[in-house]
Amino acid sequence: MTAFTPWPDDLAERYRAAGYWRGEPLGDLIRQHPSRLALVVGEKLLTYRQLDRRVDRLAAGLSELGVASGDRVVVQLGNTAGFVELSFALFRLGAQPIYALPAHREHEIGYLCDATEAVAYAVPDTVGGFDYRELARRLTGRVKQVLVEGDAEEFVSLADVSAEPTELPPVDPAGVALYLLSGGTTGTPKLIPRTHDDYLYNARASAEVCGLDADSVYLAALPAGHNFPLACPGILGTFAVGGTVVMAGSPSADEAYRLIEQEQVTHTAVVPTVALLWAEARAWQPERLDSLQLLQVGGAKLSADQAAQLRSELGAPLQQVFGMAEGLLNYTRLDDPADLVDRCQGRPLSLDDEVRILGPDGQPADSGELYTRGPYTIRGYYNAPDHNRTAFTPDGFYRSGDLVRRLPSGHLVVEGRVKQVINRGGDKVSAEEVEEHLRSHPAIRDVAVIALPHDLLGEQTCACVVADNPPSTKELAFYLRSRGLAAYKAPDRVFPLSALPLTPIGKIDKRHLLTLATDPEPRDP
Ligand code: J2J
Repeated sequence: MTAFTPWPDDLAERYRAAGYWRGEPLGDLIRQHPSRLALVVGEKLLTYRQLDRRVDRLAAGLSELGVASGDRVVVQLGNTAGFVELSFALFRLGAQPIYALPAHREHEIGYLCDATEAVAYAVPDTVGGFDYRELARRLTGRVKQVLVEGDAEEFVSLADVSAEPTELPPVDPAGVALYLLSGGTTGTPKLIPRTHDDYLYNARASAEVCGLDADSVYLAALPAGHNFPLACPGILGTFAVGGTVVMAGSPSADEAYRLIEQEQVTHTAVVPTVALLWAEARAWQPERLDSLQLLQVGGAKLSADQAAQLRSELGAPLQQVFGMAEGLLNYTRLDDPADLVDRCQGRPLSLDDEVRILGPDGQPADSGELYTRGPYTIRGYYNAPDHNRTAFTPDGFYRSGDLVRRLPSGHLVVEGRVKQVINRGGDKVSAEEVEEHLRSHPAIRDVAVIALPHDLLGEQTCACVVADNPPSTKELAFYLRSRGLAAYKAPDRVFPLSALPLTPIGKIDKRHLLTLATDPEPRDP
């Protein structure tokens, strides 16, 4: 089993010599700036010293529960103190959090637990009426230990996991610190192993490029287990400079506006859909946003018009971010002129990010598919040798599946993608995964899932189905939910047709499907 594909020795040496990889474990990040304010969650305020102590006690308590170095723990906590405390306790133990998203359900969580042989699963009690303990109960037998933040019922309460700190075995900074989930092109999500060395560099370098310092206040508005709010620069980047992290329970405009004014937030990160909703809410939100020094927008394409609209309606400096949990991050820079910020998705974070753009003929070009490798881009997914052979080139470049154009300044413009993913307001939906599930629906004879353009979400999911009695979107949502799939993966539209169009070599012609599904007067092929 290959949990982790290391960088070649010569490159690892170079990344160390350049000072990117400093040989520090992530768990030490909060040992500095003891008297400064580290974390704000509702009424709860924690200094770095308080956070550090709580993390030490939690690590000792977890160790007593049997969690040890190299163990994996599925973490599905919201933006809470428990998220930060548990993450750091695991980092210190050399155990590895696997960050699930709050929307994931038994299909995704069950897979993560099985595939990684996780020793524990951490959940909140209830959020917005959904009871995560129920979800944990449905996974009985697949999950060994359940930790609950809040009312634990029959499970272990995270608050009770505490013991006198003891000396812990040293953690290897070159080893895996955590796993992120890939946006996913395959039937099951792939796990992305990030090392202490590479992820700390990711967070630190991002903090520098985004102008964070000890006076910065970062609002974690997106789900904390996603790469963007976690380390770009996010929570970890803010801790790296001694700033304050404010946790938002949701990215809703009213919560964000209230927190930005109340906590004098300086930096935050959202997807375009959320940014546009914030701009729309400006009309009825009385709060002031003048503390905001930078609004980071990324995860899905922001058009130049939308960027200009955000700039004028929110009045905050804007940064475009084109990132991926696999590594490479592109940021527009703080001193880039506004018109450049509006019309591109940034340029690579590191001088040692290698970006290769290949045209349709496979030759280097200024426009084409983006391949990348570098000091914080993975060399392979967790335990996926077959998939790795196609997802990475023999010389270690990650095949992003994104189509980009490089401007003379080195900035990239995202122009599309070759991978079969629907980017639904920043949520990535794998066409293959949804197709696999829909194919088992009794009424569906054949199916292809495609992206349709949508004003607010950027893209919506459309299921093109061949069926005698095509099911409605509601029925399909119910069906997929009954199979334990996260709700955001349910198709927004169903497009019935009598047969799927094929390309000359017999593959489903998704481009043709898109024309048919967007035709105002649809005709069957
Ligand atoms: C178009 N497509 C974009 C953008 C990502 C910061 C920001 C985003 C992510 C992220 C992240 C895009 N315009 N500005 O991890 O740290 C699409 C691309 C990319 C995929 C990665 C971060 N920004 N994308 O979105 O792993 O298709 O990471 O390959 O979720 O999102 O998705 P994900």
